Amino acid sequence: MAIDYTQLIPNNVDLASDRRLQRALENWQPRFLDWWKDLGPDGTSDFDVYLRTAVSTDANGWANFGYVKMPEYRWGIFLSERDAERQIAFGDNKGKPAWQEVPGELRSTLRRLIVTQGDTEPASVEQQRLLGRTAPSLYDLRNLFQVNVEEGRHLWAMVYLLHAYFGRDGREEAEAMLERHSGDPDKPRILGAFNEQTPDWLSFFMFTYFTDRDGKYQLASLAESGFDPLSRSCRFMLTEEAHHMFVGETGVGRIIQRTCELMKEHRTEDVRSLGGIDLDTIQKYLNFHFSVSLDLFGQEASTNAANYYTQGVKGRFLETRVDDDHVLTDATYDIDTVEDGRIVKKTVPALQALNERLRQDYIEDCARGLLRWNKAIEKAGIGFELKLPHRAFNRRIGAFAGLRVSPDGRMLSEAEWKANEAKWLPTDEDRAYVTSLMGAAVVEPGKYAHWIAPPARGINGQPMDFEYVRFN
Ligand code: BYC
Repeated sequence: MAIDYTQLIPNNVDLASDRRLQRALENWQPRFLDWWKDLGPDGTSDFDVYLRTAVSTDANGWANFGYVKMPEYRWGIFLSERDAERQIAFGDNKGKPAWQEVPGELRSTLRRLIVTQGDTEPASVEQQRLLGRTAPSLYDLRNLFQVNVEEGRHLWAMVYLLHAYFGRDGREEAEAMLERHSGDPDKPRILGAFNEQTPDWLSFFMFTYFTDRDGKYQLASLAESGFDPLSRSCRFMLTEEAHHMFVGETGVGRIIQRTCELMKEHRTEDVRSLGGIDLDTIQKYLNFHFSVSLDLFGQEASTNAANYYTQGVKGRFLETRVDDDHVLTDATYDIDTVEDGRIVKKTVPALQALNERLRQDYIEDCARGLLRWNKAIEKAGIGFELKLPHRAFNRRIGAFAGLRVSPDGRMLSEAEWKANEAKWLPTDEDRAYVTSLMGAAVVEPGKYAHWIAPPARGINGQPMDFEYVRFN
């Protein structure tokens, strides 16, 4: 179905045919806008921003670009095309038609997953709300805002499911999405990483590289769900998500490029004296964001994950392409765990290890970006290699929570950890230095802050000096 933009809430779910649902969502809409004004990008209501807006859920040509004031962005409800033949691909219900309604016995499980997913979306907007003040260019400012409006749309995607399929409980959960806030001591966001601050642009690029990539893997697993409306929502969200990771990968890459240029030009490793971000600091930020994002996959051995799978609620990454029985009752999987103070491999039932398996898929994906970053460093003739830390490093959730483990995976005493922590994780001084680089936003078209290289090309083929944001 085409997206209907004549409606107050653009949608491709024929919302107009269900007046109650439409009214309920139209009631939620002003509350969302109030939240956006209070906790969305700070002081930006009048800006005209060159944004892409979804116009179709087709694979070809799904979006158009144009200037939009962000509070007027057409947040809407867009589900991928329905496949009337779709069957559940895994678990006890494998081979049965995908559910168009929520099965009664799975109601609370599905609601919980949808709420957890939905909660992350406004959380990230809140975390990023002040970044516009220090944007390194108009190009970056526009990308930040693009990410923000699309996270807002992802919230709409989950709120639609809650309203349409979970009755009163769902409506209450939708309200609560706007009441919890990132970092709020009384009403924090659900998952840990979404209560951390995103105070500077290095953090923002690391977040979009590592944490948005968790989003990719979680959404892909939910896109396999037997609950078809959830599957179709997540499929379309994944289309939008790709840009967010692009922002992260190219953002970190451009910082690295600039650092390498400074090192080469001035034949020094002391990049800080030249106003750049040294590679050691980049590695520390990477260590932090990677480890915090690993926590988002949950416990290594999880009966919850086993149940989600067996029930057909949440699958594996690219489930239908995996060559096995998709039931997994007899399968095993090797996970890292801790026994007698040592990190050891342990074979466990595959069903229990699904969080860990997804985490492994994620780690392999993360490593691909590092290869590209390292290639740039190597090409510059600099002897430095960025590395992903060991999965047990700096964890707060799961088997390694609270243990002291070095980035190369050695178990440490508290004293060893304390002696080295400042080498592995950003210190207050590192953060203060990075913050000190974040001067007033660079708003002249085609100009970039000193610590970051320009992008290889403009958005949607625009020239390098394009005015991506007009301040009015
Ligand atoms: N923080 O069996 P387990 C995105 C709790 S990002 C706090 O592993 P479960 C985005 C857990 O609640 C993607 N608590 O748990 C990115 C449970 O508590 P109870 C977001 C945690 O729930 C950037 C206990 O530990 N989407 O889209 O099966 C920008 C047992 O653990 C955490 C999703 O996450 C944690 N990290 O698995 C914008 C998908 N981990 O019940 C957006 C939906 C575990 O014992 N969520 N616990 O009290 C899920 O699939 C699951 O909830 C999780 C955790 C995989 C996160």
